Amino acid sequence: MVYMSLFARYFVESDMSLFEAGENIALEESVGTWTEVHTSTDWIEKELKATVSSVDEAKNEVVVEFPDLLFEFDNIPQILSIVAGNLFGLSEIDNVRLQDITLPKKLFKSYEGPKYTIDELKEFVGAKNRPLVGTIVKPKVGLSPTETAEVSYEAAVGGVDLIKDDETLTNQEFCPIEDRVINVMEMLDKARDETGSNTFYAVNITADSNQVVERAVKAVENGANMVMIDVITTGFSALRMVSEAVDVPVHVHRTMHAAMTRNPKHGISMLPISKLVRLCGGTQLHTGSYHGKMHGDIKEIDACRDALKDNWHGLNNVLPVASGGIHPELVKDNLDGYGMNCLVQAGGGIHGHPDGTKAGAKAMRQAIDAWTKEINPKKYAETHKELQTALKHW
Ligand code: CAP
Ligand code: MG
Repeated sequence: MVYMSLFARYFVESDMSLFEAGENIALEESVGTWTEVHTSTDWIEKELKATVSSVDEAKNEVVVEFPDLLFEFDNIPQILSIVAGNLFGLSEIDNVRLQDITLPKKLFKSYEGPKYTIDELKEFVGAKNRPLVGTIVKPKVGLSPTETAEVSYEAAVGGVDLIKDDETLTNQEFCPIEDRVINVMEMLDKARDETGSNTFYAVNITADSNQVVERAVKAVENGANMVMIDVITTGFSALRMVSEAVDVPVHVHRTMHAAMTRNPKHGISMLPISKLVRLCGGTQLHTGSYHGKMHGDIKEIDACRDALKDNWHGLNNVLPVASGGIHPELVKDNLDGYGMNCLVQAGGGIHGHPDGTKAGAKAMRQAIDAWTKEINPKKYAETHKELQTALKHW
């Protein structure tokens, strides 16, 4: 089906009928306001008016059809100002949640999407036949560039495929980003000389709009082989600009998302957010853990996993990231949910290992290897001491 319009599906609770609530949303987000105005024209009413496309009483959901002329398709902020704008504040509607969006084919000609595929990411680190494992340097903040590099080296020789900055580490005085990139990449080169494997380092280039692209370009000039961005706090447009400006993969953190995604009745599902991240060029995205410390709806995680990897107007697929409170014992539940194409991350679950970071990385890799070989982790731990220690500890 070739869509000319943009469709948005909303969960709605109000005293009005679903259809009426849908009409309110459609009018507010297209050509209407709270009362009739004498200034409209036949053309506006015919060409720009959004309408209710369907209702699903069983799910309390309504689909609104937005004509393509309403949009400046090359302008992500404007698209969001319509499909995720004033509607959330309409007092006649008690709760409303944007569940999904269906974008018209013509929109895609403006977007490059992710520059790398999941297979290319796996190829780079030599993990073609297994899920990836990553770590977040902990503590979140406070280590110097050389201390960060030391921790990164230990994790890399322990077997992680990726090391990332935490979402709150950017360019603070105690860890200038340029020194951090240079030092970490030097130590990852050292690790590669010993292990023969590449390791990604996702440096967090989150910054104000007037700096974020320059910071990404500078990081790559200094040797970074991946950049990371907090997409909700910097914006989808910043993600798009960064992805188009550098030729390395972009790790997308979603901190602040739970302000919108957590309430099942009001806000924005992680599903439309996942689609927009793919559209704007993210190569990997945190989409929740099937077992971890963060709240997550299993069905929504499934939907995000599928939306990131399914064929979608020819855009490259995106690697889902399981993270948050994960340690070796929880690897199996997360991989049973995500399957082979997943990056499982552990911060505390590696750097909190009783025998240190290197042992923690080994234990996570052993948990992944046990899953890949379909061996019960406890059984596998009998011959893998780092995993044994981790399972006993947590
Ligand atoms: C995980 C983490 C990530 C969360 C984000 C943290 O650390 O670095 O930011 O996973 O949550 O700061 O909590 P731990 P999500 O492994 O030590 O928990 O992936 O749900 O967006
Ligand atoms: Mg974090």
